[in-house]
Amino acid sequence: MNQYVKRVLGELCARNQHEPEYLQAATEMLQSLSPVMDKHPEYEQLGLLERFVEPERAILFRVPWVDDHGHVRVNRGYRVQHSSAIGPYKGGLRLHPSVNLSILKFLALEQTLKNSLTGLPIGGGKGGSDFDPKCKSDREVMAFCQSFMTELYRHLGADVDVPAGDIGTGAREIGYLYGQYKRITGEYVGVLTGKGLAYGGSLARKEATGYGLCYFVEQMLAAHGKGFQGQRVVISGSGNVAVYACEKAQAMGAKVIAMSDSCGYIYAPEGIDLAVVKQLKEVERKRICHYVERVPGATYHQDASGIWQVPCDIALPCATQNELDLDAAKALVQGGCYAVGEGANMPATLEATEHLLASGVLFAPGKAANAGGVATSALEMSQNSMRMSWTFDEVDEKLKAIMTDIFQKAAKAAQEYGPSPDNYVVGANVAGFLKVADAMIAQGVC
Ligand code: NDP
Ligand code: 2IT
Repeated sequence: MNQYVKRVLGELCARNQHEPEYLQAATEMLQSLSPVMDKHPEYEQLGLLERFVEPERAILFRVPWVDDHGHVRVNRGYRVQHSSAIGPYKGGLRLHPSVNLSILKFLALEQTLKNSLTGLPIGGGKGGSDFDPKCKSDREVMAFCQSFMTELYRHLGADVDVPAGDIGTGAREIGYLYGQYKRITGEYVGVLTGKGLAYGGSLARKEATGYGLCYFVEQMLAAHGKGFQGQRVVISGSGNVAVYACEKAQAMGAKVIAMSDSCGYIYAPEGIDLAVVKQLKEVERKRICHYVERVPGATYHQDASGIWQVPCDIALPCATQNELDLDAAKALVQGGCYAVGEGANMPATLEATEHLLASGVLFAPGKAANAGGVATSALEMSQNSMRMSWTFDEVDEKLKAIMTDIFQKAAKAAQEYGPSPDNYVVGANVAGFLKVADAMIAQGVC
């Protein structure tokens, strides 16, 4: 390993021992950048890596709100503004009880590289709270969102920081957040993306991450003489990313045979009926287990991680970080899986990724493969600035072109810097980093 990378990695580990997810993401990135540092020894003089692994700013705040029983509840709110080198901070807000600084720092770092890969002028950030929107009334969610935005608004702006959705933050939450921002500032601007179509949202943003994932995987498969047609696909999760990955994979001719939520998975050997999943998840906000009451022939299994035991050709992890560990990777390989596309952020552990790559599995890393969501958010920002909106097909065409371009960038960088031309993990990290590095060098030490 390059000596500069080794030193920064050592310092990073000593400084962030209590942040395992952040260390995991930063370690993967730094290891990928070793050949770049061999080629560019001048980067050490500029302190590029030391600067890159320290977020520009991390904001932490109290979020008090009143529940339906009149009790005061207090959550913790965060915004990690990782890098503004190539544009305003951009990235989602996660609402989940597991949220902490380590998780948001990892997400913000990945976001900076991902946003760079899109080719659009957006920097990287991520935020959220340990608030759990599950089992809360609409009024409670609104109370939380209004309180959260009452602090966060001062750190945002259409050219400063533009949040969006992520786990637990969907159309309902974005609506409440936007309403409060507008009320406090009096400004009707594109300060959030993923907005409803009635108030500045973009067509195809809802579908963009899942569709974009399939467009990326399609490119990767095509480069190896393969395609989705007739393939058995397993998709973890049943949220925004999973549902629209399923929709596009089916449209491309695949048979999606399993989906999940955090409680368990459904196995549907004849293929998932997506209309039933959408009704359960998007309309009724119910658990995936109810699917089997509505569709004969499907079975429910009360162990979310068991989904990786289902033999398949292509696996699309679309739930959360570290959901696919070494045992899961081994099971996938044994079951005949030859391609994995990360719809979630960092769903595979470092060990799982290594095993999949060593086994010759085609591996599409999340920061490249799931970039379609944020890319379409940037398209929403453009439409808001221009005070106009594009048709669904116009946005979808742009999304397709962006995902194809990201695949080509990752493949080219893998060819130049990777241990193998198929190592898109190295390819995505290097291609994402180089653009940010150029901007940082041009802007001086800041
Ligand atoms: P949603 O909240 O819509 O759905 C999340 C899904 O993942 C649900 O099925 C949920 O199950 C499951 N899940 C969440 N946490 C866990 C956990 N700890 N263990 C097991 N399952 C879990 O979120 P999204 O679909 O938007 O996000 C999914 C992933 O995609 C995340 O990693 C996110 O960062 C990433 N992503 C999202 C983008 C977007 O545009 N939305 C863009 C790029 C990446 P349950 O309901 O039981 O909690
Ligand atoms: O992880 C991600 O890229 C997102 N949650 C989407 C971020 C965005 O700003 O659309």
